[in-house]
Amino acid sequence: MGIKENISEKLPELRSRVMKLLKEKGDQIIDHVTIGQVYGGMRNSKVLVSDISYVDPAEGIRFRGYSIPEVLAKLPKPDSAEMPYVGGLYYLLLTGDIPSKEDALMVENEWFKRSNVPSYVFETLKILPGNTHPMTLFTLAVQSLQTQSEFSRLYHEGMKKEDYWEPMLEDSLNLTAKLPVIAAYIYNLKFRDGEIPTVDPNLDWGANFAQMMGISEDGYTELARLYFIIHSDHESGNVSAHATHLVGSSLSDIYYAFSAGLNGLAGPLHGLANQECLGWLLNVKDEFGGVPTKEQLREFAWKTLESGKVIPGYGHAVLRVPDPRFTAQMKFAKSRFPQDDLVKLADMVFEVVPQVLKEQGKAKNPAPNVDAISGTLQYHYGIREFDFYTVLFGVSRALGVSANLVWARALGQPLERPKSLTTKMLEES
Ligand code: CMX
Repeated sequence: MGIKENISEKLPELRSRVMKLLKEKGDQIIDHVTIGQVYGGMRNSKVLVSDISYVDPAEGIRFRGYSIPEVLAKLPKPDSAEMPYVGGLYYLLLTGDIPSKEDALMVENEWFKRSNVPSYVFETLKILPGNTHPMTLFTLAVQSLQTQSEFSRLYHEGMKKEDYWEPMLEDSLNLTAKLPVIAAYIYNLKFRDGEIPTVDPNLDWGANFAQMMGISEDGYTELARLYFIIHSDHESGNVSAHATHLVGSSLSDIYYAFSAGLNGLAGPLHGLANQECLGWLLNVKDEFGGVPTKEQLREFAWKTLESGKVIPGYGHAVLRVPDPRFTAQMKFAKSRFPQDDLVKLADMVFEVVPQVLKEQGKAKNPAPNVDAISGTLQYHYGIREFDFYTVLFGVSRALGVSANLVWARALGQPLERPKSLTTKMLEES
């Protein structure tokens, strides 16, 4: 079934469930907020809602109720491929249903039809200084597409509130269709000959990205699909998702909203950690001329902490166990290139660093997060310019945040506007 038809069918029931919930339990207290949370980045304050994904601290992400291994097993795959169609994951995020192969191919086909990026976007990126960070290029490219927003056009024509989600879905499909092309172009512009990539109609979204990056190894195509699936969503409170949601709540269109999210993803405590993590691993290799002993690695980790820095790729604001996104990527690496020095090192870091962080006693979660390994895999396939890695994260994150925006508009979620207090008020409270 088409995505629009599927959402239309489900919407009346969910709208009435939400109305009933608000009517019957609107005043029910579900959480309390402490001064520690107000000053502490609102950790674990339960104030957002998303039916698209949920992060269980003791288990990790579930997309529409399915764990990562379940998603990888249940989504349809191209013939003889190991990893599923990313289009199938998008169908799942948007509708809550595991798609048939036909459904997944329908999304892939929509993406192909909408993949043309207007030439002014490339021209805009070209005139920026050569030292512009790929994430800045990426955000600007997304923002420059804003002129194409169907939501914005129809809003100004006076569309009814209950119809908002339909052009939001159009915009979401249009935007996500173009992101692999934009990302591959940014890579070419920054690190190669600046050629504009061409989409191959015979390939799926993930495979097209690998092809546009000029990497013909099958392994990279599989990795592209895996990577784009597992980074897509991580419930609503992380910086990129929350920034997108917040900006979208003012009825800004997806181009405005998602570029805000990308700006958040560009921070070193969030998406940029993947580039920082690979840098840290390479520093270890340089320092010891290869893979060190465990004792040497331990000392290096302590030196990082003693110099006041964090160990990138470790710790998490919600998770309290190794991130299943880390586990999925480590499994991929070990099954395909176990002898790679960086994979061996990342595995050794996994053995050593949690213990070091435990001894230091600060991090609530000493386990690896998604960023502890993702750069290592890209590096293996020849994408060695770390600055680019967060762009990949952004391509994937668009899937989750756009699905959330479609549903936020469908359910008429309001402008987000929490209340602030002064320090004096808190002192006197
Ligand atoms: N190395 C060193 N110290 C760490 C640490 C790490 N990997 N993880 C947490 N800590 C420290 C924090 O800096 C904090 O120190 P202060 O009290 O001095 O400020 C203390 O431990 C408590 O932090 P926390 O409550 O456990 O973690 P937060 O929820 O505040 O922060 C995160 C979570 C991810 C920012 C943090 O663990 C971190 O900085 N990790 C390294 C960066 C990283 O990998 N980020 C990527 C996260 C995944 C993603 O969003 O992409």
